[in-house]
Amino acid sequence: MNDLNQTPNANRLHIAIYGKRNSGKSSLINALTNQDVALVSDIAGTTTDPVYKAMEVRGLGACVFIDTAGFDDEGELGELRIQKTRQTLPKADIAILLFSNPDFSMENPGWKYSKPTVFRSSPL
Ligand SMILES: Nc1nc2c(ncn2[C@@H]2O[C@H](COP(=O)(O)OP(=O)(O)OP(=O)(O)O)[C@@H](O)[C@H]2O)c(=O)[nH]1
Ligand SMILES: [Mg+2]
Repeated sequence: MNDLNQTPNANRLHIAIYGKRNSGKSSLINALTNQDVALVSDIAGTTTDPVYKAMEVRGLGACVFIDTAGFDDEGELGELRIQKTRQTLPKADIAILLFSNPDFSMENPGWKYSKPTVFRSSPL
């Protein structure tokens, strides 16, 4: 029997969500998974370590969604959070980059996106 729940994580399509703090990354992972996977608040820097959620998506198959800390985090701890976020990049097959500033050059984390990237403007 081909039970998708048995799919090892390495074989799943990894879809990671990036953006500044408070750009709506955790809200989006909750909406995409239709579950309360990640903590949402209006306090910038709510997400610290990356949050992984494996699930089956109709039409896509076995996926892992990854919520990350804001790439504009600050301070000593913020730097550590950014490192954790960057460590998810090699795992991501698809990156979703959230931004609210219409001038995208102000929102670019400066990372090289060598993978398919979806840019979504947060309707803030
Ligand atoms: N108006 C509006 N508010 C949103 C939207 N998405 C998220 N928010 C609100 O924006 C705030 C931050 O949302 P989060 O999903 O926690 O943002 P985040 O990017 O995960 O933030 P950090 O974890 O701090 O990096 C919350 O108060 C959300 O309710 C949106 O599309 N529109
Ligand atoms: Mg968050």
